[in-house]
Amino acid sequence: MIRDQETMNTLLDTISRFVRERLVPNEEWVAEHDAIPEDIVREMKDIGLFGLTIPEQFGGLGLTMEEEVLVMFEMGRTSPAFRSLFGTTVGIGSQGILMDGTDEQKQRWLPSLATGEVMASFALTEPGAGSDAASLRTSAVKDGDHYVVNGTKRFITNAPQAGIFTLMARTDPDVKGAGGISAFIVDASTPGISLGKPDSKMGQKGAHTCDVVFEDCRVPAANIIGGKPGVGFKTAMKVLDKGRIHIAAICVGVAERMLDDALRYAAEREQFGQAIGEFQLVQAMLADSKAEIYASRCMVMDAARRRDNGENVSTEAACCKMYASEMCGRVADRAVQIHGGAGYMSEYGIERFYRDVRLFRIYEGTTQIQQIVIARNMLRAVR
Ligand code: COS
Repeated sequence: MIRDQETMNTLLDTISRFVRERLVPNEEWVAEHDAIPEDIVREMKDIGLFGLTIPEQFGGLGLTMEEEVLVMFEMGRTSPAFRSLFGTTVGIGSQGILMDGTDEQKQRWLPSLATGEVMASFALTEPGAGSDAASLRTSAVKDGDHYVVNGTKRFITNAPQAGIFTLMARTDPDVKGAGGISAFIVDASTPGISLGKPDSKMGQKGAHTCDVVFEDCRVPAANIIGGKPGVGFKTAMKVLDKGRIHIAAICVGVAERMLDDALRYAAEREQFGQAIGEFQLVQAMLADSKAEIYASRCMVMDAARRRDNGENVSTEAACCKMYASEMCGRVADRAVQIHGGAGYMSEYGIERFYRDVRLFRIYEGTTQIQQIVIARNMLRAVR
């Protein structure tokens, strides 16, 4: 749902210009230094990128899902590390509070997230609990009006910058699966929290992940999201449903960028006396990429509109995440192929995208987990 087309067009123009003029020229610098320049972070805050999804009453832009994916199509047209910096704050780190938090929790946390003053991370994955998220072992034991948290969270995006964590921990040790899990809002400065060394990753340099270790960390019981223990897994799954549409939209944007680069190269590069784009085998790669991007874009728009209409889009979100991330991988591969030897060389930039987009098929649920979600939902419906 687009609330006001004119306002939306202005926002999209602003973001498109920001991406073109500020982010694209800094892509190599970010990859080389594994950091995002401070002035760019400030500009991101000024534009309102950290508050895209936070309701206006809390100081954000309150974008609908359809508006959010349109913004992500634009944001995708540059290195994914830029999106990653605000992605957890507008997405998986904050949405649990927004979806299931009490009014008091929203009042307390959302305004500082909306401005980017505080960044949020999502702490679900553990060394022994990745795809099988419900098997997580981080424990939260009630002690008076606090819970004492112990455990390790792994690959936590933006953990080094985070001011708060949306933490999933087991509050009921007798319930082994999803039912024993609660979601907490944890202030990152709470004693007992320490960070592991920065992860050395295949790509997305400039986006930071690391372990977050909780040792006898006392978290107020009042920080359980919604005040209700035992429903944190459901909160996490709802958050991921939305997150998966967001990631799929980014996949569309990045794929469009890679296709643009490949198309330009195919039009300029000459072999056998003509531009390589004149050869039908190259045209096939360009055409397949275009069609698959278009299909993904349509899927993402449809899922976003359905969500805005109040439908349960768990299946559609998983379809989008699976199809768009796999599509993005194929487009990256073809873009490298069209560049030939140049595609393998870092100065052309396309090999960086090839590595960057590999993550899309893994995080916020692997392709195989999306397949399970889609199939299970269908089977449940016929039973
Ligand atoms: N929305 C609301 N509730 C949901 C839900 C959703 N999308 N998906 C599951 N639930 C509920 C179920 O209804 C069930 O509740 P009841 O017991 O009351 O019926 C509960 O959550 C447990 O669900 P389920 O039995 O399906 O859990 P499983 O452990 O079998 O598996 C999967 C769930 C595999 C889908 C889940 O673990 C998953 O998504 N894993 C991937 C995790 C992930 O994406 N990690 C990325 C880390 S963040 S970058």
